[in-house]
Amino acid sequence: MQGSANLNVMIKAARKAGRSLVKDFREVENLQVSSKGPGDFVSRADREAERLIKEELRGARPAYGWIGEETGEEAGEDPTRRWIVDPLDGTTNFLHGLPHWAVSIALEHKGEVVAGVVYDPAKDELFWAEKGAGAWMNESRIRVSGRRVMIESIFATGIPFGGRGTLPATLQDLARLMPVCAGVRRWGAAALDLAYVAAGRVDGYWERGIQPWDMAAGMLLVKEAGGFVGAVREGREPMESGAIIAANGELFDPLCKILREAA
Ligand code: LIP
Repeated sequence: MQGSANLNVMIKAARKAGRSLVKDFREVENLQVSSKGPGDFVSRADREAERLIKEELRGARPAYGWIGEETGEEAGEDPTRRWIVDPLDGTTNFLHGLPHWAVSIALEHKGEVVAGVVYDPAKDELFWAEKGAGAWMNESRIRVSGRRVMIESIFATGIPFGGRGTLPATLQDLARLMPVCAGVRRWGAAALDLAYVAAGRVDGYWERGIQPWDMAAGMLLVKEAGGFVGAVREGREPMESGAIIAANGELFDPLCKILREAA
């Protein structure tokens, strides 16, 4: 499957940042035993990855706008298009030497995400989607799972860092969902959780209190893989509310029902 010119630029940027992060990740694994820990080193690795992505994307499409986790928002000459970038999603995993983190790049056009790339360099899994062209992992087409029954299904989520504000609501979600499903997974990288819904590895995902750059690319992956995406609060947009639900078509409504009752 051949992607558009924009998609190729995004993939090139994601792979370039991925190579730089993999090099730094090897160093982080060694730093676990030091008393100071790898905190500053990881912040530098994160910023460097964003710099590489920005250089690549803005070099190829100088008129597009930009929003990145590390460098914030910049308007472009073309007000209809912008890049939405998380150079390192799953920073806490990276910091602890856990090989589960990703580069996430989305392209938005007139307020809608039209292309998305989520790259997991540690596993060399590149998930990508373009509006109307389906969702893919490396060379293979991916689809959401076909499970229909909650008790047979597993769901991914994120639990707020350091007891942040959304913790009580998340604990309520877990209390309602865990008795009626086959299990909940917490892997620590929202972009990959969404990619895994798209690939049918988990049947659904929800999280409260995340940022547009954590979810933009992954949302398109799920939709293009045949799944559904919505906000925890009905009628709102996930990227604007920061609370997202994604699942296959059969489980989306039952999952929403459980989570919205707790909201
Ligand atoms: C992280 C997410 C994770 C979530 C964290 C954080 P970061 O993104 O991917 O799932 O639970 O709160 O937002 O900060 O590593 O880019």
